[in-house]
Amino acid sequence: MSSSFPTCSQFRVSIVGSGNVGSALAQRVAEKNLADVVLLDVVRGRPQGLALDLMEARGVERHDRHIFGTNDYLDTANSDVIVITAGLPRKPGMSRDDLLLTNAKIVRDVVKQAIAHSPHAVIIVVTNPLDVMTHLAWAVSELPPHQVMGMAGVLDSARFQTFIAMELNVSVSDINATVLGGHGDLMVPLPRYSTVNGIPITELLPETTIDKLIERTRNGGAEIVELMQTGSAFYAPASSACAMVEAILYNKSRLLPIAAYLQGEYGLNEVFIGVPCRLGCGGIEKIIELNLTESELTALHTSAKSIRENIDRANQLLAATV
Ligand code: TXD
Repeated sequence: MSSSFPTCSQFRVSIVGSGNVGSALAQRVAEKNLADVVLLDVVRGRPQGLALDLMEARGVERHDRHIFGTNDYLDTANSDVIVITAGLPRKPGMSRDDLLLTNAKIVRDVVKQAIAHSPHAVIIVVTNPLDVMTHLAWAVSELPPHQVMGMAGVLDSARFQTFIAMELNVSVSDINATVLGGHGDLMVPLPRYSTVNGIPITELLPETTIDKLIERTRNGGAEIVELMQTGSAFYAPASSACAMVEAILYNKSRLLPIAAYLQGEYGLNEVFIGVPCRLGCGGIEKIIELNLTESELTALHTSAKSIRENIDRANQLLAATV
């Protein structure tokens, strides 16, 4: 892991979609002093207002990062990282897949415009349904696969990590949790690879309790949607995307679960799905192949099958609306 941090970097992160996740992410990136931020949205005035608000917080927060709000992709030119959060969030009772067509059209459109002005950027997709939107973004961008990725595994693992900490009543800092697979009901939490300071949770908790924590992790997004009624989670999603942005800009070579394009790894081909990756300045540097049991591998393949079906559905729906 690199420890040399540039002291006055000129990094630029553009966030397309200035809603809940986009604005929280802008705040994290700027206040952690990682990069200047361009916030873009289709709604006139919203990104400009948010940017001004964040600029006015700088004196109190003590940082000099520039946050700029815009409706024009020209202002995003030469971004190092582009984060796509544009699209609709879920409403109570909706699955992530219910957002398919609406968000597919938005993602296709915004990626085309963003990449035209920043052809060398790394793209992080946040919009749901995550794995399918990442695939569409990659296809539209025509970038090499290691430069396009989806954020979900960091969030799903953080949720699992939280529930383990709450159950064991230990510090969340001592816990590493691993969740692979698609960002949906078929995600694959891996208790064998989830540890408390190196001790697998399978040594510390009975199977029935672990099953309950897994179930809560799977429903982590829905639980918050049900509580909030309007909108979905955004603080932990923004933190998760921010960790990925930091790893890329500062070449940290972090090992994180990321929706990455598989080309034979885990016996899967041509699909974006959550797997452990080493993340550095060029994007995904390496996909790590864990030793999975037969049932874990089957769960990963089942998740991949559902993602593939939704990619086909999205492409059919998009073709029918052209
Ligand atoms: O783990 C994950 N990947 C996720 C994904 C965690 C949390 C949220 N997840 C998904 O991200 C969620 O289901 C949505 O699909 C996106 C964004 O969620 P957010 O909560 O930020 O939604 P908002 O607050 O509705 O913001 C969306 C913004 C809003 O300001 C719109 O005006 C804007 O997107 N939008 C656009 N901006 C630019 N261009 C276009 N075409 C556009 N369409 C909508």
